[in-house]
Amino acid sequence: MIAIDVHLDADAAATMARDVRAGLCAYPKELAPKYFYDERGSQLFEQITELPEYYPTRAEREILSHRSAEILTSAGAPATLVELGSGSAAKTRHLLDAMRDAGSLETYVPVDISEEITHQTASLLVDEYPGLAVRGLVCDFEQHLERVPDEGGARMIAFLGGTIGNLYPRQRHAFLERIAALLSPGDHLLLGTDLIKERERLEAAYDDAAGVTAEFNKNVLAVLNRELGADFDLDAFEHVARYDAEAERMDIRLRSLVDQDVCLDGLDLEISFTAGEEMRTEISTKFTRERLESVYQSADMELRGWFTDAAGDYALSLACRA
Ligand code: AVJ
Repeated sequence: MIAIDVHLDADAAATMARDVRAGLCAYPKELAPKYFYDERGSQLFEQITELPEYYPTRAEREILSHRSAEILTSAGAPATLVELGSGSAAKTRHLLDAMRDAGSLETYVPVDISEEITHQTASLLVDEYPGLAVRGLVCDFEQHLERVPDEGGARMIAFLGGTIGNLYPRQRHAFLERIAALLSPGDHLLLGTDLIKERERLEAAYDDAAGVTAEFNKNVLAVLNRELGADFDLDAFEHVARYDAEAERMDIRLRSLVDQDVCLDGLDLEISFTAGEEMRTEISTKFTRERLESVYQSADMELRGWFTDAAGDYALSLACRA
């Protein structure tokens, strides 16, 4: 009942080295948010999801716990749930429960970068859902999306958590076009997105009083120290989180507190920061229903369902191929 395919990039280290070099040599400097998530970074993100200021995780959980049955009905009672970035599948159980209760549940396809978590989750789920087939895929889904298995029968591809907000418009468009190419008639995408709201709440959600987000942001420097033999001094940078209303996104950066040189032995590279220089480490795009409709439309998709929490802070949208 469990089959897991592993397609890990043999030279993930080389990819990282290339990415980081390009980002640090660019002006302004920039690092990709995927490098936040080593073990420590993943723990810190878990802590973020429990902060009073960080509402998206709770809002998404509220939607899933109250409206999964409705979502599944709107999606035509699919037999297969594909989940991109499945992790421990904590939120997924609401969807699986609704599929089971509707009698449509056959296959769960977790897609995640961590082989260990995918195996663990798979074995827990086959026990919890008798008869469930798990066909996992361990890969970077930005690279290997096309390997998602097709069992026949209607599918719902879930991409939860608001991670699509990390992509720039061009990357997002390319990603959605690839999703669209995977969707047969009757298949749906279920996408989690944070919504535009007052600057104060947005900025607080990314700059919490306890300083967890600041630590999460700076942890990327610890990752570079370990993986690339760099000597970043984490105390010589400060966390910056600003809402860019024009671009409709949070802009998250690290600001150098002093003039400093940093060595990255693994890249044979030395770079300088001036006092006050900012390096972007993440964007987190915020949406409206209208914006998402046009984003889907340009990727040859169509919005078919819209589910928000009671406060209207966050949305799960259902889309299919146009
Ligand atoms: C995991 C990408 C959805 O953008 O809200 C949280 C990451 N960064 N606090 C987000 C994050 C800082 C989060 N995503």
